[in-house]
Amino acid sequence: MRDAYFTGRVLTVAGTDPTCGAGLPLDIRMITRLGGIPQAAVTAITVQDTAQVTGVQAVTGTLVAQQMRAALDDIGVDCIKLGMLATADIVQAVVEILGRYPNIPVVADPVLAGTGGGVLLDPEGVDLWRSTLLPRVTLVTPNLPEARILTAGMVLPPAPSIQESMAAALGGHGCSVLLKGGHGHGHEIVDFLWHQGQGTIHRHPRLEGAVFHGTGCALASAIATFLALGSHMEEAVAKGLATVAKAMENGLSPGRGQRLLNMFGRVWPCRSK
Ligand code: PXL
Repeated sequence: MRDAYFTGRVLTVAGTDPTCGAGLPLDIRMITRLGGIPQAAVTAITVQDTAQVTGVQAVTGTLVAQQMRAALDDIGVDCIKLGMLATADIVQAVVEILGRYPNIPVVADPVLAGTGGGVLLDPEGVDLWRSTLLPRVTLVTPNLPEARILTAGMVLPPAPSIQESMAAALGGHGCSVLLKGGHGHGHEIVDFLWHQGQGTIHRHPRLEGAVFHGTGCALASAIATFLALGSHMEEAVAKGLATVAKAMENGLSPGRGQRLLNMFGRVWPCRSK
């Protein structure tokens, strides 16, 4: 017999990462940490460490669609989080599935290239992402380079800053937009939320000199989990940003490259070497 009612069910559609510091494994860690129920559809196997990406093997769009249906049609899903989609074939399959579940909110991190380099979405996939996926998502969370790619060819409305202008242009497709300022300059990071025609600015101090792995994945899955647990959009975004800021403050460098988020709120006990 099935238990009567669950909430906080989040389906992540993303690529794997052996460090578990980004992508699908990090999403599962974040959803679990925040009290959600994770389900996952794998789009690609990546080979990477904290310094570099050395391999990517995508699965077929059909297989991604089948994994999504397995989650959607049995346990059920309160919010879908999209990360690395790897190929145009997968973008197409995901758009087709989302069309069958029009009432489920979708938080989409447009993973066009990782901080560690490597192609995480092929060029035809980028075009399809913009033309067919963007109009269906509830919240899109680009960083500045991704926002530039996604707004290429769009008319940018007048606004006090280029960030606000790009957010408004993307929001013209009907979705909410969280334009992340981490790739900008200055001692402060300015994130800009465009939601229902209104802009909200979130500011926090930049952690100088720290290059992190997986912050985009962590933020999108935190927001998806808060939405799945019943928060409204502004609240989910504010709580998501605070969660990731905390995990960055307590960040760790267990490898030779980028720092990883501390998902425990404490320092790892292992100190061998
Ligand atoms: O943070 C972007 C990202 C998403 N998904 C996977 C990744 C990365 C960055 O490395 O590896 C699987």
